[in-house]
Amino acid sequence: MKRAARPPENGSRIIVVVGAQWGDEGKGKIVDLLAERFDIVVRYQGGHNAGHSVQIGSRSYVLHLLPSGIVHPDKTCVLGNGMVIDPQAFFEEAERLRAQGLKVTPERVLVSSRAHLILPYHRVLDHTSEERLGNERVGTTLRGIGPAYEDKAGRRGIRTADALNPEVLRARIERNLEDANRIIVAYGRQAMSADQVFEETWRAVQHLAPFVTDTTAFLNRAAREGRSILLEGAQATLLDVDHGTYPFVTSSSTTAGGACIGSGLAPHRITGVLGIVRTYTTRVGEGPFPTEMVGEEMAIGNLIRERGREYGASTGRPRRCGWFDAFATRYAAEINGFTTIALTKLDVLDALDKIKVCIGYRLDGRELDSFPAVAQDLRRVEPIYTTLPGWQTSTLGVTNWEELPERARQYIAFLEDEVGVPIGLISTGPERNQTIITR
Ligand code: 2SA
Ligand code: MG
Repeated sequence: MKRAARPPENGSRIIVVVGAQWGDEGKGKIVDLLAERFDIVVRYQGGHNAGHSVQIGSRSYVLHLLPSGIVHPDKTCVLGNGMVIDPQAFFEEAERLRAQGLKVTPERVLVSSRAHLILPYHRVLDHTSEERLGNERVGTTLRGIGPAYEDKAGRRGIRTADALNPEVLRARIERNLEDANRIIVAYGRQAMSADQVFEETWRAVQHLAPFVTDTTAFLNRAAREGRSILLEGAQATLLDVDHGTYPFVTSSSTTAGGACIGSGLAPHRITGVLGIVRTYTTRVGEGPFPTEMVGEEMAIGNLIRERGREYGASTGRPRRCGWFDAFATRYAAEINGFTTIALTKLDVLDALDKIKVCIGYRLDGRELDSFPAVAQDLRRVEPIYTTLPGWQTSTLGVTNWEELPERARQYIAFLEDEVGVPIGLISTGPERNQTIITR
């Protein structure tokens, strides 16, 4: 233990990448771009509710469970302890990526022995829970994420390492199903059979088993040896179970602090936090969204949805679209401690003649000085907008700051000023090379 207590003996680079808004800020592309410069890419929370798209030439990869580093053959990918893993979804994603020519092997993909499993009854409970909420439903991805995290916090979850022992797995399933079935039956569904759930899970776990290992020990050894690590957030800041727009959130710690919890790397090891910010905002699922384009602005929202291809990468749901919210992004910058921002999807705004930016919130006639804790308040806030002129020329694929239209540069400078964090990278299209590095 003496060694572990020592401060880091080298300058190992460990960066966290987090979405600043409600997700789909374009993390997939940015993480892919950065992955080249890192040895290890780690997912630290969430499960196959995530949908990260990576486009390389004519090839497009959609990742749900695996970190974006998987498209680089020489990177090690880690599914950290903070994740919830559906073993069947893992198997299917691995097969799909293999068919696309990627190497998904235990040599380079490591699944934490402390990560929790999503079982078939979690999916059913996700449905019943949404049903019960009715109009107040969260609009989850129905992947069983919330119920799996409930079991984790309730100390009855099944971790990947437990599932490798068939007696333990069966006993836990039998015990947990007793409770789950009470709810399932109350919602008019047929009780699930423990035998069937066990058989199904045990079969899927066989595919997962070769990948399961102590990733906490692996990552800490890697950090001590000076290897560089990229911690890839999923969902985003405003969906964090503590800091997000509760209860319209996901059930994990999506923010930079969650990267330590979900990987087992200590806070002092983190050397930077990159915020991914999009030039506009989207939200998929229910919940308050102050800058949403509704009423007269619906047409602009539709235009952005089509230009930006704003449909859920996991569920195909159309995403709600809205203006950039500097007030919420400032909050995200604070919670995560962004050291730099990557600004994505600039080209999507090329078509607009006027662009609004929310710089503050007013509630009951008073300007707020902090982000509201209560969802009902957030529903009622009135955004304070500044309107900037659009540039109305194509920025698609621009790779150089000087080549951007003057008004696009003004828009970016305005966002940087409002959020108060330097913008180090601007994305002007889905492909790797459609990028401006500003510093
Ligand atoms: P859940 O399923 O319990 O995590 O849902 C809770 C809330 O979190 C939202 N959520 C997401 N928001 C944006 N993107 C996500 N990933 C997919 C994507 C979503 C999709 O990349 O588009 O395909 O629909 C994601 N995952 C969860 C969710 O909408 C709920 O508001
Ligand atoms: Mg996504």
